[in-house]
Amino acid sequence: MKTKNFLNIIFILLLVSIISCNQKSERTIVDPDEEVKGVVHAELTDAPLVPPRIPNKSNTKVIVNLEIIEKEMRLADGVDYTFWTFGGSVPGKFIRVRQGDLVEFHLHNHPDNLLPHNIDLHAVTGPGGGAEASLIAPGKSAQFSFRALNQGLYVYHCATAPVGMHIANGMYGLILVEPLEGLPPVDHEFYVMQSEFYTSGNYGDRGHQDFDMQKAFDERPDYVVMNGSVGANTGENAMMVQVGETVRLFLGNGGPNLVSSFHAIGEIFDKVYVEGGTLINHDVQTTLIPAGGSAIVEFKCEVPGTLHLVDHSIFRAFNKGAIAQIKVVGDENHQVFTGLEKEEVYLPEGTAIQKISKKTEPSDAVMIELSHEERMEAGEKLYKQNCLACHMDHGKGIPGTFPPLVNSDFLQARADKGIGIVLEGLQGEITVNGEKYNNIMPAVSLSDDQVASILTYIHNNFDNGGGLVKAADVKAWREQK
Ligand code: HEC
Ligand SMILES: [Cu+2]
Repeated sequence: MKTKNFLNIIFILLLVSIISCNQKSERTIVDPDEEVKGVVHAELTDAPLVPPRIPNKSNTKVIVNLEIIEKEMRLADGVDYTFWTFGGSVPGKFIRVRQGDLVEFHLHNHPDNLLPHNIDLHAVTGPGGGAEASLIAPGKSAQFSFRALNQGLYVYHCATAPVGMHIANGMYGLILVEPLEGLPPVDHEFYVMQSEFYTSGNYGDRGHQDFDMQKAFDERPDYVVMNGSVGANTGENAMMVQVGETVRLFLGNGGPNLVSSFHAIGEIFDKVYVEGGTLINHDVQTTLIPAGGSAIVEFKCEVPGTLHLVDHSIFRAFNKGAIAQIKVVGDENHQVFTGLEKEEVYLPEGTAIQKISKKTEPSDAVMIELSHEERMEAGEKLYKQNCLACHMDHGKGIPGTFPPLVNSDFLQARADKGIGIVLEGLQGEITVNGEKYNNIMPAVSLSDDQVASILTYIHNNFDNGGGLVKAADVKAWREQK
């Protein structure tokens, strides 16, 4: 009797220890002093494709070459946009490394680009995620290295001022730091990243669209999309799988502003790696993906049909473009689901947004001159929206590429106070405070009133001798031309 009790207690203790062992998180800690062996070049892919696993076990040197390209591409049918990209498409290239790897990162800013850029990878342990180490002007490359200490799925993005604008124009992507032992095998892996676009026109307005800073401030996007454009992965470009196969989605949200309520219409996520980390949740309908965050979801496709991947903030899906599709082909399984698929029900409602009021252009018949103070206030905002991307914070510029606007002898020597430079752009060799520049500044299209405010701001705030530029001065300059 006694021994039986004793054995029972031992058995219970054993059981308890097994259970508590199982509940321990499976995190592995990397020792950065461990030796790095071998070198591989990372294979990078465009969404929705994911690079294959890196075969070496771990602690490998992985070389990543990523090229920044500013280019015009399709945002929706009949709608173009000038995207700023990591690797030529939006979202940026998918990068895959293993925990413990030493990543040697080479960032290239294509010489045809107009702007400086950099990269902040959330997978980096180090200042700015690499942003400070990688700020480069067009035609330059930067190199830095980091150790992939933590496993997980991480967002990367450009962090050059104005940061919001660089992200809003398409500068984000995902980097997977796979655990040492590798993720469990599945039949398909896909890359899907949500983001928003803020355009000068409304959703569906045809032609080239410019970035609208005010809408971005107000967090009022015209487009919310999966993989960089409306319909990037729907219809003919849908992801394809077979009935019975398992799928893993690497999900990201580039923002810049919105949080995604990610949902697959017609599926339940068997597994969710919450926020792309090591915590695993099961049996989930909708998972949150923060702006600048991620999630990994897994499911098995039991029946044929089309799965719609959406942001369940549902107007974004049906009216702003946030839909991607996975087509599951194969035999029906009436044990799981009976009935016909009605694909039409899920199709986007399209561009039929009724325009209630049309914006009217402000008439320039009556010109009201602002006070010095009002010009300074307006000028600060306008500078940030129109000039800061090149001339940088406080007008300090970038040596060799973008001249400074601080105490600029070049600007102060101009009788027109710089009006002509803003209205017509500038190119050819110039000398500013003893430094030579030979680059192109594009003409910036602004109203007389806006040009007056920006220049007043630059003359006073950046130590260029003060003074007030009036809208009438800008108007007179245009007329005299
Ligand atoms: C796309 C990048 C870009 C933007 C945006 C831009 N500039 Fe420039 N700017 C340049 C470049 C490049 C030069 C030098 C051109 C050259 O080498 O001839 C320049 C030159 C200048 C100069 C003369 C040089 C100096 O330092 O005094 C002034 C003044 C100036 N810009 C003002 C502005 C203002 C005001 C805005 C915003 C309305 C603006 N720029 C927006 C790129 C830019
Ligand atoms: Cu950038």
